[in-house]
Amino acid sequence: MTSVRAYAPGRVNLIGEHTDYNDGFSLPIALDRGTVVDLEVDETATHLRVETASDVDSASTSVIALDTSPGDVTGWAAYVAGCVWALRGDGVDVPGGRMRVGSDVPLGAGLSSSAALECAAVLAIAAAAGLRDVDRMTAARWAHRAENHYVGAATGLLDQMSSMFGAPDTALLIDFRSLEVSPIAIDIGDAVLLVIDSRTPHSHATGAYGDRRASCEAAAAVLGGSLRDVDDDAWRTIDDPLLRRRARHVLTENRRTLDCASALATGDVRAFGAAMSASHASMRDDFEITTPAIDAIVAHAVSSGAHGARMTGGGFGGSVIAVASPEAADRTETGLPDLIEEAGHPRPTVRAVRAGAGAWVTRR
Ligand code: GAF
Repeated sequence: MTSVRAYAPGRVNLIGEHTDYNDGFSLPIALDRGTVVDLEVDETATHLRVETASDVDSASTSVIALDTSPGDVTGWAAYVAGCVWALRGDGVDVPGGRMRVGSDVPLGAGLSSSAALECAAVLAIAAAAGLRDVDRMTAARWAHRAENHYVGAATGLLDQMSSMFGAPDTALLIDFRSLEVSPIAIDIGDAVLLVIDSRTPHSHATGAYGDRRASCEAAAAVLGGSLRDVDDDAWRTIDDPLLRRRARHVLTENRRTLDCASALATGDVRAFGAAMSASHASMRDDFEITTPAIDAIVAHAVSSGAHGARMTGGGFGGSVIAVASPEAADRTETGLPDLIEEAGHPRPTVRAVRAGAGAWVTRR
């Protein structure tokens, strides 16, 4: 009996938010946590039986027909059903069987638990179907199609590409126009990357993400092209104040992302942190996707001595990424949760992270 195991990590975006669907730049790392999928093929089955451990959601089972279409399956299992649908749509002969899913990516924390599930599922299903050496971009596109067209979340390619292309101690400068991925060794000396989970959940499937995307399209239409093709200060010519702010975020964020990548490559931790904090201000004031809890976490991290901090991911909750000296990281870990809780927000968790490996699959 064919049996495969696939792993795909979550991601932390260091900078470059809401730029992916604007043909811009992002600088993510693969998280050192991920989702493992074990798939045992049953050639006679017409369905995929998917069982999750309680770390994915409440432990549950979902039965997905191999000829599934959008709308048939909802909840977490829709991410797997969407992968079945996307591969079959490309003519892949997806086999039935039993899939077991386990994950240590926190759900709703803005760390791409959904992309980790999709990417692991895509790789496992493709290998079970007998495809060998599927290239990472093809796999990322299948996972992305599952999320956009089956689950119904109109996201960009950031999360799937981060999960597929990630590498240990490496950040990925992604150009979403050419889809070129430039690996950058993370050189931050003894500084630490901290992920602070606000424990206020976020979701891509909500309308606010789509609203931001629509505003960017409207701003691009006013400027007569993609936000990638216009001058850095073209936002000044937009009359509508809301669209002007949205465009200013995207245009300045692309610049900051490139600056941040250079700072990372040359080991300039202060410049790296400064760009992160400026990105947060732009997301708070211009793109308006942060929350009071997230803003409070960023402010406390910086006042505890972090070189910089910002919300990571789609927004409206989720996590903060900070870069800090070991001493400032200690102060943040010990002091910040109490301060945030005392201010009336959920108690956040603080964890040091490193860039981890990208997705893989193996036959067993
Ligand atoms: C979410 C989306 F899935 C990504 O495509 C990206 O747009 C991100 O929000 C914001 O940068 O993670």
